[in-house]
Amino acid sequence: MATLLGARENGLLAVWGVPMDFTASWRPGSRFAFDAIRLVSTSLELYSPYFDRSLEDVSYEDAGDAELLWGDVQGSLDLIKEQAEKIMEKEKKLISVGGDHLVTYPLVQATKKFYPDLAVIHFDAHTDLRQSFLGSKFSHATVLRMVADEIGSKSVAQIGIRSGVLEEFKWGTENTHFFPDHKWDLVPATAEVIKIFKSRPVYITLDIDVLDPAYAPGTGTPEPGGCTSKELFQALHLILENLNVIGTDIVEIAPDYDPSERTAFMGAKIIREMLLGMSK
Ligand SMILES: [Mn+2]
Repeated sequence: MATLLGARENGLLAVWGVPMDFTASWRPGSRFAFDAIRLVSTSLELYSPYFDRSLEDVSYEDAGDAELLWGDVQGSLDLIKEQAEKIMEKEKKLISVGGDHLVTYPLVQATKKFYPDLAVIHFDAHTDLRQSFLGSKFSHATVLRMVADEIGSKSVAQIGIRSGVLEEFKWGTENTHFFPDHKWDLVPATAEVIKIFKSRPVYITLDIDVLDPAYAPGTGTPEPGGCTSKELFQALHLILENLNVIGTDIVEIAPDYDPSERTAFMGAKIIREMLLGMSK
């Protein structure tokens, strides 16, 4: 199996696969995301012109993939939390690669143990604020509601949102820092969120479908009308330059739906920029 480009045996940052896609409501396949990213990362430059630094100067490891109980959602969530805590106990900052979006819940729970005051910045096309979906509380469509219950809804900011049901839009507007895409472009929304979360430890959860499907067709539930890849990098750089990012996840990349591999390349480049921005 390929390893993420430039990874060392023991690093201060860990990139970790969480290949659980049991709750994908339309098309599964995000369990294959990190392997696709590892493969294409071998063609990515180590140097980032955005940071004027190279990954050669960053100490990071490929921590492999989470062990899961295949098909057992609750059991796997518990296992993910446990394993994430073990990695963070060694004072490593974690960049996790999903999996479907539900993996964010145990990852935020684990991160909260080390950063009780954490705030979450959520990039997504979808609100993910349902209280239950298809009869289940545990779903990639409910995950941000669960995160809001866990850390407080005012510790959650949502950017790029353009899909959900009326109740979710209403609940988001009233409870989280809610920046729907039809009112807020990605970069100005991000600038507002930076003002709100200044001085807080910040966790970024990035659903790749925040991008327009033109830029990231390899995903389970593509949603037309999204931002460009350039806007997403501008927003991420703004956060990495101005806030203390202590953890992140990238979810919902399903490489099999994208023979061009551009979605996996997107994931690899985001991880490179995260590694550089989180290792300042
Ligand atoms: Mn989504």
